Amino acid sequence: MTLVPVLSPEVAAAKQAGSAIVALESTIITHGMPFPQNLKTARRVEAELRAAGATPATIAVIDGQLCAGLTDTQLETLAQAQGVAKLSRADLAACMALGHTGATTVAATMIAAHLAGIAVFATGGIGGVHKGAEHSFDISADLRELSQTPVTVVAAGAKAILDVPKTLEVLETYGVPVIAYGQQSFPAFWSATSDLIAPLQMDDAANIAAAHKMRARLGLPGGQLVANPIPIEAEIPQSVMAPVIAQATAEATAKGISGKAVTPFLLQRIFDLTEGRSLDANIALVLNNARLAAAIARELI
Ligand code: PSU
Ligand code: MN
Repeated sequence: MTLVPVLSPEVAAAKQAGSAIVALESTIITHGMPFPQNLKTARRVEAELRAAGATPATIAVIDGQLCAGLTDTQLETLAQAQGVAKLSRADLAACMALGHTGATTVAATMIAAHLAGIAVFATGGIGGVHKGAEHSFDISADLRELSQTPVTVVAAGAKAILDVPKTLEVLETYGVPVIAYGQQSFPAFWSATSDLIAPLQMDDAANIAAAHKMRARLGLPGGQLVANPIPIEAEIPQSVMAPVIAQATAEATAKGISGKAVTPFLLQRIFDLTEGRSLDANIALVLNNARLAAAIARELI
């Protein structure tokens, strides 16, 4: 029989009541932001969801148990833990079978959310096709997951540490709907716009929810990517980010960073090089994504 994640009391109550629930990932906590901002942000995102009428379900593997919804103590422990495993689709079962603890990426969070019957998930940015992927073959498992697991993921687009045009091409190949929210431009994470037009545009949560339901009726297995632009007052212009990203990427190449370590390395270097400004933007966009995800989840009840 298929495993059901361990639900926190709050998530169990929401399921019982049939009210809106939004999944959250945990790699952003353990590998995406430094302590203590990671813990503070995780708590603020959860609070934002509750204020918007949805119950937060942060996903992680704790001592072998796949959890949907963490208690505040579990959140705090995870945020301070050293050397926590980063779990994508390939790593999830082994971590659980061996009784270990790990943080879930977008791909693994989608799998857990679906097992828990949660259809909407808010994060910062998804993984994608890395620059130089024609040599490294480094393409995040997040893209394939979006093509096979029926969860609507709200993110602020893809960040320019990735090859964004190639990321959009792969999403198209995999049949993943990419929906820009409220604008034509595909947002660029720290910046609200890019020079790429998103394949689809929708301006309200009800339409995004309707498209999610229609995919299910068609028997299409995958999810949707909702690209929600960072609030304009919190954005960092591309002109500021471009040289920072170029430097961080060059350092990663020079140091021979590869595999799972690439994304966390780049995020940390960009944080250092922008003296924390990238983190402030990251926090603002995650909160903004939580608000939209809550609205979509409420439409899906
Ligand atoms: N983008 C962010 N912050 C993050 C990540 C992506 O802005 O923390 C994390 C997510 O968990 C995403 C993962 O699923 O990095 C992608 O890693 P990789 O590129 O190794 O697939
Ligand atoms: Mn990778």
